[in-house]
Amino acid sequence: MDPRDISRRELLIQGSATLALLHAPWFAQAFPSRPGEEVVPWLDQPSANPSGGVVENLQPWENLASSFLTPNDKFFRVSHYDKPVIDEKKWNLEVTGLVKKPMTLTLPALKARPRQEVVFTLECGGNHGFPWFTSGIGTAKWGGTPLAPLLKQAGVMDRGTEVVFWGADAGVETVREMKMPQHFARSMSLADAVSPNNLLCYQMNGASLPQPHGAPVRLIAPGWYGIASTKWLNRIEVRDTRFMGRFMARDYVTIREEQRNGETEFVETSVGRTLLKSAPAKVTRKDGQYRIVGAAWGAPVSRVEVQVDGGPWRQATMDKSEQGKFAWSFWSVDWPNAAPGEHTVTSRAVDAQGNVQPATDAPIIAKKKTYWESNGQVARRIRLA
Ligand SMILES: Nc1nc2c(c(=O)[nH]1)N[C@H]1C(S)=C(S)[C@@H](COP(=O)(O)O)O[C@H]1N2
Ligand SMILES: [Mo]
Repeated sequence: MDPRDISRRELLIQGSATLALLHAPWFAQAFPSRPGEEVVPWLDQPSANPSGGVVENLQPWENLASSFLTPNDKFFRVSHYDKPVIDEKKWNLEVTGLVKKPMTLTLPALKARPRQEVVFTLECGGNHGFPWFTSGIGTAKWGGTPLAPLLKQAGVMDRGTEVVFWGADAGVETVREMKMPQHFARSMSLADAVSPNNLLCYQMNGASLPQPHGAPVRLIAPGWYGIASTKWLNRIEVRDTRFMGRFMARDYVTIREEQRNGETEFVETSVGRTLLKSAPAKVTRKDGQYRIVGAAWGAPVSRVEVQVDGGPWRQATMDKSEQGKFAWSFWSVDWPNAAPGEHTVTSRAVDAQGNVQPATDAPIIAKKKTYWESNGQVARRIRLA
């Protein structure tokens, strides 16, 4: 049977049946895989994670690409503050601020609302920003209820323009020599917040949202870097000014050197929507024949090209698994006459408008002064026997 048929059908099945299918053997295998193939590990493995518990559970790319949906226990995590364990019976979600009808929802009340699912590839805005941080990415089927109807029901006042998503996690921030306890918060413009794609999410790959991923409820903002998807969500607040908290305006701020009238300017922007990107995931060998497999994401991808040792770019075959526009695509390309020895494998994605994922020496990457939004081409080293 063609696994893609199961994959499509599987999307329609909910609850525990979904879990059973996720654990079916075909799903655990590489997408475009050949029976009996071996994975040749990359030479340039990431260095040890020095983040002290902020970034956790990073997986090697060789394993990351072994299933289209990343299993919950193999999904990377980023948590900047404490990691609250919330009693879901005591939890509720406030919808407050510039709304005509402030609301407080319990978990059962939230779950009673219409259900929606999205397969979304969540990438940390810092991914590929450091030699140790190269797999801050995963894909899950997120389940919850859409945010927009809730905001509509609360009745956003005319002057409400900004929506802040507050988490229950907190830390102490020092700003202008003041020490201030603060909760995690990220905001969006009202126009972005009411996108029909945004979910108040309580399920991940058919299971209840796991505690480290923000239980009982998190925001899932498809099309945005991970920072937008507030975990341990407990308050949605409508305001009439731009919100300038740490994760909007101090961290997750990209600084780029730009030229204007022959002068250098440093431009600061908040990390927001995802950018076009791809990466080689693994090289496989079967009966002496090598194949390069990878992923592409961040924007509608029209094709991916692969280069070995600075040679010609060759077009990869896209896997047509139809998981929707917010999910990564897998691709593969045969590597004929692969010679023994060391090689460099690079990929580049091309979007629907013909924009090419930038090379690492392109100005947009080379003149970027901060580590976030590193969507430059990824080159991997490998040694073939
Ligand atoms: N409340 C809260 N939400 C958060 C964070 C956080 O530290 N606190 N980290 C953000 C960042 S930077 C990323 S990349 C994603 C990671 O989601 P995950 O831990 O489920 O993989 O969560 C986002 N949501
Ligand atoms: Mo992140």
